[in-house]
Formats: sequence, C-alpha cells, structure tokens
Amino acid sequence: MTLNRMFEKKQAAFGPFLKLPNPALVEIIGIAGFDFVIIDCEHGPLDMLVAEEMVRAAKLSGLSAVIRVSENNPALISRALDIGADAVQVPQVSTRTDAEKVVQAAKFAPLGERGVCRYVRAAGYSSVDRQAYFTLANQNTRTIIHIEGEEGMENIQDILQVEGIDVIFIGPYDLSQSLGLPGQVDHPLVVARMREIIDRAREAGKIVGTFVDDVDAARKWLALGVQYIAYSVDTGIIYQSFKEIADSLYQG
Ligand code: 3PY
Repeated sequence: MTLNRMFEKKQAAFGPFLKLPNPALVEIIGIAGFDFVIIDCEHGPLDMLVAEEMVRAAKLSGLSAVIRVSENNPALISRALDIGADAVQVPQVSTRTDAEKVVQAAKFAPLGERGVCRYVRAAGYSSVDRQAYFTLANQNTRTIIHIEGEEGMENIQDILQVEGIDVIFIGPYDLSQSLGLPGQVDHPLVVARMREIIDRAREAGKIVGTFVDDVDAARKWLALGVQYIAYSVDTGIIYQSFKEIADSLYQG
C-alpha cells in the first residue's frame, strides 16, 4: 500500500507522523498495513541522517515515505527529496508565493529549480539513467502544503491556482491557534474554517489532507472528502497503548 493508491485510484490513504528516530518502527507500521509514514523533521529530534534510514525502511516495507521539513526552505526540501522521500510536506504556507517556492524547490527544470545531484539515494547513487532521472523525479515527487494560518485561509484561492501542488493539508492544531483557540480542534469555528478549505480545495480538484487524533475524527473528515489522513503520532500511540496496559495491570 502506498500513496499511489490515493493519487491514481482516488482512494483514501492513512499514515502516522513519526517523531521517534527508529527504522524498525517504520517496518512495524508497514507490517500493520498503513499506506505511508510522515517522518517529522519539524517537531522533534529527527535529522536527515536518521530520516534516510527511515525512508529506506519505508521502501522495504511497502510504504510511501513523506518528510515534513521544518520550514519552507529550498535546501531542506531538496535534501529530503535527495534521500529518496516520495513526498515533501511543507508547513505554514500562507501565500501564492510560498506555494510557488515549494514547487520551485521540489521540481527540476522546466517546472522548478531543484538543486541537481545525481549521486544521491533518490538517483540510485547515479545508477538511474541521466536523462530519465530528472523526468521521473518530476513525475513521482509529490508536494503537500500546510494551510494552517489565517493568512493561508485568506489566500486559499490564489494558493489553489499554483501548478505542482498535489495535496492541501489542513493543520488543525496550528489553525486553531491562529483563530485564537489553541488546541481546540473540535471548536465549531475551527471546524467551519476547515470545511471551507476542504470545499474550496476539492472544487479546485485538489486532494485534501488533515491530521486526526483518533478513528472517529478520521471517519468524520473522510465523510467530508478528506483523503490524506495523517493518523496521530507515534509517541502518542505508543503512550496510549502502554497506558491502557498499565492501567489494566495495576487496577485489575
Ligand atoms: C497541525 O495540526 O497543525 C499540524 O501541523 C499537524 O501536526
């Protein structure tokens, strides 16, 4: 299972954010049957060295590897793609110019100006045919942008016009903060803004993604047309499992 199912067959896809630096964890998620992992270099300690090991584990486990970079920075985006991520996820995109900057960094000419190096993992360390690599990379590299602030919401129509953006990802937590309601992701105002973005993005033919904390939230957003579901975070899922076990052992 991979993100291709979502892009080609228009089916929903599911995967967690990962903050723990561990390729075995990626394998476990693949065996469990998810579609992708989001290797989170925005929040948490992950660096590119361990991210590369986690991308490798994703490939071996039949998962797509998405890397969330810490900011909209061409050097970070090209490093994430050079180590072989299938998609780059970029936080805090607020304007059309921000969205264009993502495409410029993620695509080679003529679509963009991604830094060129054929000796990286993504190019099979130079084993991929010189001409084919650039074309294939432009075809296969996906871009996912976060709309999660008031400015991004105001500029959504302009952002949606940018060619080369594959998924509009709504960050509910950052969005709730930008509305003065930090953490209140179920607040009616936050939900209304999310629904607005979903409707506009879907009208523009874009795939929409969001983050959920639980299965009920996943079902709610799936029913409203969200397809790329970032399902919780490794640390939270592991904590919850251990807590349930500890509670039953100590109370039972
Ligand atoms: C948000 O909810 O703001 C996110 O970025 C998801 O982690």
